[in-house]
Amino acid sequence: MRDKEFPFRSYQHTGRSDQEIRERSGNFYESMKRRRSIRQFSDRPIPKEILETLIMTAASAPSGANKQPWFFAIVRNPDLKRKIRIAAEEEERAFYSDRAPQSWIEDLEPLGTDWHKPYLEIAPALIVVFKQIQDISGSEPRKNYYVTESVGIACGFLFAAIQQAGLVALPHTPSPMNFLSELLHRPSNEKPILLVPVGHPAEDAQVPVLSKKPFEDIAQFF
Ligand code: IYR
Repeated sequence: MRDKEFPFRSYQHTGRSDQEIRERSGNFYESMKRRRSIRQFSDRPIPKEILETLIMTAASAPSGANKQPWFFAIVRNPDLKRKIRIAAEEEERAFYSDRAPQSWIEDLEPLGTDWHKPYLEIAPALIVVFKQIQDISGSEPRKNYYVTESVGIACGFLFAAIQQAGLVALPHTPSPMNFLSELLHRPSNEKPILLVPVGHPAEDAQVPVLSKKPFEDIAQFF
């Protein structure tokens, strides 16, 4: 018998047929493959409760020992968005002008990116995802497990939720991004890993023509 201190309950089965599962997986793929990283945003606001639901979807992700080693800072305040833009552009300017090796700059050419990040002010919300290296909720700091994997999965859930909702986002990675810990007053057990502008695309938003690798190049049945 299980210890009553750590109870289990029955899992709620969906009972779906293969045909239903085929349709649902196909429909989800059709939706997800239309997702694009957007760099031109509209300033149309997103109601707060929608952002809350998106975050709760992200936070429903599995995590090592269910430690949920993440924190999401949702920045809507224009002054703070401006400060984040200024700090990010400072790092990005250094990245594009001298930090990045030539090969990296070449790899970015198809995306048409540069150091200008106006979307950090225009998008109605910036979600800053932090990973928590240590759990400081108890009396002693305690290690979290598989933190990068856990927070990576949560970010995947977040992007899927944004796509399903009909919104757009960008996984932006200014490097280094410790300025985010300072601006958002986050404790030292947390490190920022992703800066995600979320909102609606600008009317005239453009995306590069890119393709995904075919199944044969990315997977194999064994
Ligand atoms: N962080 C920079 C550079 C950049 C890096 C990669 I890898 C990308 O896929 C895209 C951009 C920027 O945001 O411009």
